[in-house]
Amino acid sequence: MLNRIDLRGRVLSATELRATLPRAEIDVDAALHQVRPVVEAVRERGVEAVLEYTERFDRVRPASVRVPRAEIEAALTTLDPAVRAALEEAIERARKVHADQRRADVTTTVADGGTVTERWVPVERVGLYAPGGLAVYPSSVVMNVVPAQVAGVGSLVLCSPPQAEFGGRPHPTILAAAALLGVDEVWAVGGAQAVALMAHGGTDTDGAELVPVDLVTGPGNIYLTAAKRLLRGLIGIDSEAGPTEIAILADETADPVHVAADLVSQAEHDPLAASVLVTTSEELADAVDRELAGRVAATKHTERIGEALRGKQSGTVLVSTVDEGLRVVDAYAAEHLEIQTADARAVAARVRNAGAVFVGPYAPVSLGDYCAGSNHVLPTGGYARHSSGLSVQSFLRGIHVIDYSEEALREVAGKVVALANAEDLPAHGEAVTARFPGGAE
Ligand code: HSO
Ligand code: ZN
Repeated sequence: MLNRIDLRGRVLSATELRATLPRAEIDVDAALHQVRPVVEAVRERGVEAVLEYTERFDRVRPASVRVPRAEIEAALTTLDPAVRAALEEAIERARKVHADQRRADVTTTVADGGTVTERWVPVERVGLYAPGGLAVYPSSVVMNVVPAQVAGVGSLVLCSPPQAEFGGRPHPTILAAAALLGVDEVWAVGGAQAVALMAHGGTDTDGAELVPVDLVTGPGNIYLTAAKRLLRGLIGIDSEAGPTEIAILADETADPVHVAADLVSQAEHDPLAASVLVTTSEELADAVDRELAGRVAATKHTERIGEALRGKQSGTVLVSTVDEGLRVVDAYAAEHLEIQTADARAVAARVRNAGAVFVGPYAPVSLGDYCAGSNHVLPTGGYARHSSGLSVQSFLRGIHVIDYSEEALREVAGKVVALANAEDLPAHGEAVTARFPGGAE
């Protein structure tokens, strides 16, 4: 079922590997020209334009866009108790992990009387996006809200597309997740319109104000990503999220049932999702293929899973050794990487490029999607080579605070002047010497 690439006996550089490995081509630039008029219209006409696009794209026209607080709370009354308990567990675990990641301010004494402090300050107002296309993701509400709250963000707005079957409100499980997290500002708006409204602000039909945000985070489709790219600068954004990816590095000790089940699990997101197996064992690759055939036929979303697995972005890569496998997965830089080899912990410790690493037979990606405590908003498309997933850090800015005494400045004055002169910026040096009319030495 999976395309096969045999790299055994071939020595490829990291760049050649990158070109050889299966990967979807997502052309965000191509979506820009479709999204630009939407963003412009929302900037100029606010909620009126939002409602026009909502009617066109979501096929519903809500009377108002802001969801009344009482309706957010009311979503808890219809929430399945088992789902509530699971969401509460997911929230608790995520809070525990993220709370430990909050960095403390650091003061360095550079010289006697001279200090530099890095002070971490939360972004003031943040917009979070929870998609509602092929699937609704209350878990993504948790993954966006928890780090923002742990960072100390004071003001949060959540946007999620209106659903025609729920009277133009976001899906009730999204609202319930917001209620459990204590988020009381929710707007029923999706896609590019949502990013534009959060960036520019607007007034609802009943007079409610959406105050512009400083930062927008959260996954979405290519139009949402294009809107983020367009509005970047006016607002901050998290790293662009493309279709989800799972890579599994496995040897002959891996269980083909686990491997196949995990490849299928992430293919379930999207026909463009990528499932990549990198293995030293041809027998395992064959067994996984056989297992996939049965699983794909038997599961609910057969069609899009089949499309994802057969797509050119998915495949099996055969390698001679686990070391070669590591080179391959590092070149691929997967959003999610599972290590299913003998001594998985030691192999996992050597991974350089991945959004998140799942170690051994009992850490499937689905665990991380919901209840591991880790974050599931992770870099896709090879961005793991340079970016991290969403974390508390995403919602903080480090401000350097420079505090020098007269003596500490005097001590380094000559060096500042020398560098200023070397750059032909003598006024920079004069700003220092002006403080020492009798000479700094
Ligand atoms: N695997 C997705 C997150 C998710 N899975 C949400 C299920 N729900 C991207 O990391
Ligand atoms: Zn998932």
